[in-house]
Amino acid sequence: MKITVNQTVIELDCGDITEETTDAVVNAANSRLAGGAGVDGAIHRAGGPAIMAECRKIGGCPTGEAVITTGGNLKSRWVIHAVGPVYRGGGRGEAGLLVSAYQNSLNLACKKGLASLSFPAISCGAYGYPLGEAASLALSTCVTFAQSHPELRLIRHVLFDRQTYDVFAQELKKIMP
Ligand code: AR6
Repeated sequence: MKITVNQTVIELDCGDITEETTDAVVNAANSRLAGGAGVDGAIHRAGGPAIMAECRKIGGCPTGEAVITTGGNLKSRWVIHAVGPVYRGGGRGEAGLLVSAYQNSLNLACKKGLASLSFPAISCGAYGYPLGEAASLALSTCVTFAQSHPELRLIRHVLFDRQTYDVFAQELKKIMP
């Protein structure tokens, strides 16, 4: 499913983010940039040790922020490591932190002059963020960003399983401009 906002295509797809060919893939990292399971493990496995070598040099990334490294052996040239919040009931600023993680990733992509990037469902696995709310925040943040950043041509949301894809599709229909 896809929509066009101003000059940017926002697209949903079901699949493995390590197979993306966009300029950058976003990693759902932890604040130590230490690697882990889920999409983080998959990106480091597929991209090889060059990514971790740069993560070690950077040292860490606060929750809600993002940093950029090489894409190593991935088809994408860059990995943007975004740190989403651990969901602890919703009363600890989780929504704002999740929005920031998306915004900072998008800003970093534009600062680097990239035209396309692919997001996973940040915080929706190990970090336990409720899917519907996370999808709504992710998509509305991208739609708002696209309205003022026509240079970013393609934003993909690559959802690993059908259920996640369906929830994102449902939320995208709701906020369609
Ligand atoms: N491609 C796309 N999406 C994927 C892939 C993949 N290859 N693998 C998993 N997902 P998670 P989080 C989906 O747990 O919740 C790590 O250990 C997954 O189904 O990867 O932000 C880090 O080191 C889910 O929908 O990230 C952190 O410590 C989504 O990606 C912590 O987990 C996010 O799930 C971050 O937790």
